[in-house]
Amino acid sequence: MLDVCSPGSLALSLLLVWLMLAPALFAFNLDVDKVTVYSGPANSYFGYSVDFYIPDSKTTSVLIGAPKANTSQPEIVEGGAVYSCPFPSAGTRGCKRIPFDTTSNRQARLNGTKQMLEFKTKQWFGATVRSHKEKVVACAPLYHWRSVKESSERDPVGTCYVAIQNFSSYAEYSPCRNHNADPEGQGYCQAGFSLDFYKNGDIAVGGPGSFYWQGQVFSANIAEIIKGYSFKSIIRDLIGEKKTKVGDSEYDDSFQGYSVAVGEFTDDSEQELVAGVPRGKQNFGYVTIIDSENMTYIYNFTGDQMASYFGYTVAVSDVNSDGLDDVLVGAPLYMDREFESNPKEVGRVYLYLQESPLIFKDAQVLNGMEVFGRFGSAIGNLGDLNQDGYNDVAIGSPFAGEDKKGRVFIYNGNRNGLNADPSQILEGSWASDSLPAGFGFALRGDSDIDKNDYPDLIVGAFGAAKVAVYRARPVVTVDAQLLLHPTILNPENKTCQISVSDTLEMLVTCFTVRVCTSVTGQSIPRNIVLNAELELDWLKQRGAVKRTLFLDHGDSHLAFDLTVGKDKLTQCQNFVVYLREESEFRDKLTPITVNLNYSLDESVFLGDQDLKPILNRYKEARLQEQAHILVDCGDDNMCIPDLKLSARSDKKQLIMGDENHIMFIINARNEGEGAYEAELHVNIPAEADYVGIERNMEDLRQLNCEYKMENDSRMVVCDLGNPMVAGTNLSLGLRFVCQRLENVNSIKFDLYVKSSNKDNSTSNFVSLEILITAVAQVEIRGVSHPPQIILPIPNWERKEKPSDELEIGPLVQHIYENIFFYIFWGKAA
Ligand SMILES: *[C@@H]1O[C@H](CO)[C@@H](O)[C@H](O)[C@H]1NC(C)=O
Ligand SMILES: *[C@@H]1O[C@H](CO)[C@@H](O)[C@H](O)[C@H]1NC(C)=O
Ligand SMILES: *[C@@H]1O[C@H](CO)[C@@H](O)[C@H](O)[C@H]1NC(C)=O
Ligand SMILES: *[C@@H]1O[C@H](CO)[C@@H](O)[C@H](O)[C@H]1NC(C)=O
Ligand SMILES: *[C@@H]1O[C@H](CO)[C@@H](O)[C@H](O)[C@H]1NC(C)=O
Ligand SMILES: *[C@@H]1O[C@H](CO)[C@@H](O)[C@H](O)[C@H]1NC(C)=O
Ligand SMILES: *[C@@H]1O[C@H](CO)[C@@H](O)[C@H](O)[C@H]1NC(C)=O
Ligand SMILES: *[C@@H]1O[C@H](CO)[C@@H](O)[C@H](O)[C@H]1NC(C)=O
Ligand SMILES: *[C@@H]1O[C@H](CO)[C@@H](O)[C@H](O)[C@H]1NC(C)=O
Ligand SMILES: *[C@@H]1O[C@H](CO)[C@@H](O)[C@H](O)[C@H]1NC(C)=O
Ligand SMILES: [Ca+2]
Ligand SMILES: [Ca+2]
Ligand SMILES: [Ca+2]
Ligand SMILES: [Ca+2]
Repeated sequence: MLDVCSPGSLALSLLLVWLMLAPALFAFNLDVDKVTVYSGPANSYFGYSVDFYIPDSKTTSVLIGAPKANTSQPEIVEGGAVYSCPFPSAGTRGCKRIPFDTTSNRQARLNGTKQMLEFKTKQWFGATVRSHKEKVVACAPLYHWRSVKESSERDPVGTCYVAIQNFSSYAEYSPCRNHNADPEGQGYCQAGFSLDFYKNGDIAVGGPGSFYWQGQVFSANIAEIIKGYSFKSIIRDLIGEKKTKVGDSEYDDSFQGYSVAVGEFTDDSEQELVAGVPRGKQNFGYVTIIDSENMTYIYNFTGDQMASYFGYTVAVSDVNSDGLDDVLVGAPLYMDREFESNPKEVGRVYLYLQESPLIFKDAQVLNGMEVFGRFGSAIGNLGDLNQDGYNDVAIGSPFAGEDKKGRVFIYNGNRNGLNADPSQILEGSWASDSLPAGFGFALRGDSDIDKNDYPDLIVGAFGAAKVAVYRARPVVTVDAQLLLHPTILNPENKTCQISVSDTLEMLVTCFTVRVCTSVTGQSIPRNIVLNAELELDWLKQRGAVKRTLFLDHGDSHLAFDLTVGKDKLTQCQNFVVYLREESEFRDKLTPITVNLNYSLDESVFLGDQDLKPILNRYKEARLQEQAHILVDCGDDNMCIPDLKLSARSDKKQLIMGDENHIMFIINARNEGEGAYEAELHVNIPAEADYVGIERNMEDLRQLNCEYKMENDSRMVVCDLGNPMVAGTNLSLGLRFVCQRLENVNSIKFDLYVKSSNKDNSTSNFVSLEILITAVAQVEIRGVSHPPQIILPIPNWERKEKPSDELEIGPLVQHIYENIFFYIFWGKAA
């Protein structure tokens, strides 16, 4: 069970996932530049277990288990060791083996001959290590013992050693070393496979092999272990020890105690024991909460996927800061079945928030992102890493990342649980040929090793025999305000003087931008320098805003520094923004936007020892405020126009072949509030050409109209005013000439008024359809005889009552040489 599960071959999908992960990662808030790294003997699995050792204000060190290390114990090979490494580190030599046990195997005289009673070779001492104030416990779960009963089997009962008082006193605790041997008893217990401390200093120990691997958990008091301890008494009854009992054979092969943790789930003062049972419940796995007083099971969390190893790890922390402990469960072999045909083994962590005693919310799940990454192999309670009031969590994925170097994902807590996305991903930096580096297989947080008031994190990489200590950077929370005054600008209010040339000054409209900042944060430097940038109307750069704004120095952009003292009063700076004269800004409706963004000037923190502070990633370092230009649109300063359009043509139909002139009389009104950049748009059909506006009729306005072509559509655009004030009622005439009328039965002009207002920006649409209906067109050619008559006809006397044709005048005879006509029948006619 202690085997290092070797991950399968890495599929191509892993590479893709890695690429997807790469962008937009924020290193919040563990420092990755000044990492303390301890190295241990090669192949000793140095870093398989880790913990802090901070018994008092003077001592800070890191405890590191190396379960395959060779020791000086006589005749014992790879007995395993626990090292104490001073922090700050004094080089790799600084790590010292803690002398929990310096002895060889004990022997006893049986049947007259000396026989070995215990077998410490390859016992995996240091597979677990835990400290609580000055108490330290480390275990050897593969410690074997030969029962003093008649049979001579070697049973892996496991054993633990405790140390107290600054390692001045040691004692052994082996809860399964008794007469209840063999697989059916506690012989295969492997006590110490998992380990944790109660807050009162008692220990919880897991022994997943007892009773045909039903597994078992124990609780014991360290003072009792020390008190009655004698090197000679191999089997002892420990006062106050509690343990779970054997169950029916249906519970065989469950591995209860594969992981253990403690927490408060019954709203009293006695913490409960939490035990992972990763192969219980038909291999779905479960985690059980156990009453520490009488070792009865009081609550179960059950896994939702067979063989996912739900309960491989458990951790307890109050992540949503409601005062109630919450439970985290790792299932590192969980398969993501989102794509049913191709399930991916990514691993999963479940978070159960405690709502009230023994009532939990449905799990929040965090899935691993890399196939065979074993996400959830370790869960580290970090304490409040960023000092925002919520505890944070580290999750190890020891075979993830490039070359399976391993990764650790940091998740920040919030009032509803954990953030769905990690705030930081730590990358293992050691590759190993023989076995994976396993960076992230062991994690321990929630202790402040450098005394900067932020808890730090230890990450073990046993395959590379390395341990890294990551320290948390102080978090600077900037409270910034951007204040504009006034927020509604009257273009008539020209009170600011600017010089347009050496001699010429001019008055323009202006407003003030006030930037105020204050900072807060634990253990942050006295003075913080922020690099800030102000940007006016940033849309302008994309051509969306038609106006010119500028700051004192003549640009619409300004970079400046803000020096902010910690815990001092809010500090402010003022800037004046000028608007060019009104004729230069057509756009009065788009609000003027002022953007401020800032970042921490890290160049001022040059100290070697201290960590650079970091900006709070959850506080947006970008602010935006808006000012409006007074538009006289009622109290709300919001203009909602009501644009109306009507139009008629002077001709209802056109005659083919002619050069047909046509005029439209168009009436445009605004019956609502001011319309900005109001324009009349007339789409022109292919058969028509724009001639111009009608200038000769008194009641028609002579507006500014332009012919335009956009995307193959031809149009006339007339400026109706900016603004087209409320109550405007104007008419205009537009002239067109229509040719090329063959093969059409009608032509259509589309008209509408549009404005740049946000609401009700366009008028009704008007379509003017001009028919080319059935018209007979006759072409006549001929001569008349006489060819010409001069009138008045000389000597012609007009009779009162002409009696024959001649009396009207001389005969004019028309001779039609050729007559033809055609009638064009329009299709619709
Ligand atoms: C421990 O010592 C034995 C025998 O000297 C050797 O074979 C083995 O490789 C050593 N193990 C480690 C982890 O150094
Ligand atoms: C001791 O010796 C007796 C007889 O010689 C034998 O039956 C018994 O199994 C032995 N016990 C052990 C523990 O070797
Ligand atoms: C603990 O022991 C170490 C080495 O034996 C010693 O340097 C240190 O001062 C001791 N600490 C206390 C608090 O006694
Ligand atoms: C175990 O102890 C708890 C109180 O700690 C009690 O409520 C419960 O009934 C006990 N269960 C058994 C089986 O004795
Ligand atoms: C938890 O599950 C175990 C194993 O199936 C069972 O014995 C126990 O009664 C369950 N406890 C609760 C509170 O459901
Ligand atoms: C005119 O503009 C100045 C400068 O921005 C401002 O202080 C003042 O309040 C404005 N006056 C009015 C009446 O808006
Ligand atoms: C402000 O934001 C811009 C655009 O995102 C960025 O390029 C610039 O570096 C930022 N400035 C500061 C001082 O953070
Ligand atoms: C928007 O315009 C339509 C038609 O022009 C008009 O009927 C309506 O009242 C207008 N809406 C508002 C909110 O003024
Ligand atoms: C012209 O084409 C562009 C891009 O296809 C489109 O965004 C725009 O609205 C079109 N303009 C008109 C008047 O159809
Ligand atoms: C618009 O003005 C014309 C005269 O200029 C008038 O005949 C017409 O009634 C007015 N329309 C409206 C809706 O007021
Ligand atoms: Ca309790
Ligand atoms: Ca909670
Ligand atoms: Ca936090
Ligand atoms: Ca710290």
